[in-house]
Amino acid sequence: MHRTKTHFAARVNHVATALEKRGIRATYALHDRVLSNRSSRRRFAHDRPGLDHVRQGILDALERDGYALTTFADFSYDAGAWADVEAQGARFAAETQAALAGDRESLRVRAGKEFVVRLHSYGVDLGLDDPWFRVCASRRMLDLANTYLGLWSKLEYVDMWYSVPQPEEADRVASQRWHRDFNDKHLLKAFLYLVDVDEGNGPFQYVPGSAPGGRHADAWPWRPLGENYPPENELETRVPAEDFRTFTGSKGTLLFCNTAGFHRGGFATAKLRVLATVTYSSPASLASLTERSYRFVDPLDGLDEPTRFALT
Ligand SMILES: O=C(O)CCC(=O)C(=O)O
Repeated sequence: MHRTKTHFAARVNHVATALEKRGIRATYALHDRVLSNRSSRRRFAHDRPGLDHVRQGILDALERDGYALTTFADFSYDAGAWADVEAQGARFAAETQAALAGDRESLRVRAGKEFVVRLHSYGVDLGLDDPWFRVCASRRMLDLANTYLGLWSKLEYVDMWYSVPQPEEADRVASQRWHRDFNDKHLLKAFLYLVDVDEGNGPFQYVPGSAPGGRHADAWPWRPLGENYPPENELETRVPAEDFRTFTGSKGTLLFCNTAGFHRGGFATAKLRVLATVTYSSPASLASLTERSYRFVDPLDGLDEPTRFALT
């Protein structure tokens, strides 16, 4: 009896989940094609920002391969911004180290991803006094994201991560395994290394051409709530070895990447890794698949329209 009831409950749950998934997919498609993204594309097309040669080069690489590699110094010209972000990262690393050595209670970690400690996680109040957030909300970043995505984007997620070293023999889990991000088909992330990253502290890895529209887009293709994690080791049977990239790099390395394509990282074993990250996605994503990680708490007047749109 109990078994029958449990089996029935599981089936009901399965059907409900399937229906819910269908609803979410339909909402995403509607917002992508007709509702929010269409007006967002129109707004962008009416007011296209000009890009200098540095960002034009990044844009060309993103469009060709789905990633672009640079440094904060080359990207930003703003030494003050780097000093502020570097100091913020150093404070975060020191506080995390102290908490790891202590009672661990103040550590912001998510169930199943305990190997990443976050500076903010979700539900945090942020303003332009936060150095990394200020960089992410700048027109220098936003104009690049909007031009790559072809619409006025939303600044969906901003954080710093401290990857805790794992035993070398540990299995890769969660984002340490090859996956496509569920967030959106129209997605741009940036990763700024705040320590030197080599093979021992979980370099980010990517398959160029695997984002939607690319030459490897057909392998477990992106779709809303799709099969984002291929079975372990199977991606390697579909993609030639020379098509995988590993981004080791010194502190200050800045990587832009469309993570709707296949990527993994953060499998630190020999030493810790600290980086700053940001996600820009389309309004359709926030309407159906994701939630913003922060509340913007500064006054909105005084912000130009693309910035206000991105932060609200
Ligand atoms: O920590 C890493 O390098 C991987 C990050 C990742 O998978 C993601 O941002 O989706």
